[in-house]
Amino acid sequence: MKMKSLSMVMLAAALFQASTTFAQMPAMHMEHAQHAHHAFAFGRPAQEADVTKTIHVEANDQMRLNFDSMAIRRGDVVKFVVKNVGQVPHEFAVGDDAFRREHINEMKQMAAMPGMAGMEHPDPNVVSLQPGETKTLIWRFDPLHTRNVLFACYVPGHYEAGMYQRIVIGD
Ligand SMILES: [Cu+2]
Repeated sequence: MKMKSLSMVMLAAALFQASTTFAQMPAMHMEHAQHAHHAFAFGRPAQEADVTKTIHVEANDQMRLNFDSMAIRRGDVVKFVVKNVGQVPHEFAVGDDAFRREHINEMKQMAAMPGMAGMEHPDPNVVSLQPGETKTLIWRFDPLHTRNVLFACYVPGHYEAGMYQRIVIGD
């Protein structure tokens, strides 16, 4: 009997925690909207008409991002055509170490929320890919500031398993 009431307390605590988590969601969306507008040090989203180069990328379950070319120069507008050739969801993010620190935590928080794991997120520099899915991401590498770029998948555990590629952008 004592055990049973203890588990009821735990259940109530879990439910309370879940409802507070959902109550916090509008604030989280606002944060997302804000950083969708802030300038990234590694460039910004661009349009199809501005594309100067197309690079194909495969994301696989061996936790690798395979690029058919890594020759990116400052000022390039690259259209990344990314295919998830694996059996589990992956993502493709253009970023740097500052973005990695921010995004890895967001992904862990989302994975911990009921119904939120694998959800699309509005970051303009990230695409989420279901198994077999192909998506494109067009990115302008800032001609003045872009140097070190980190391409990565931040599905929990994947970056840690080596699912990233660092590129130093040439002149
Ligand atoms: Cu992945």
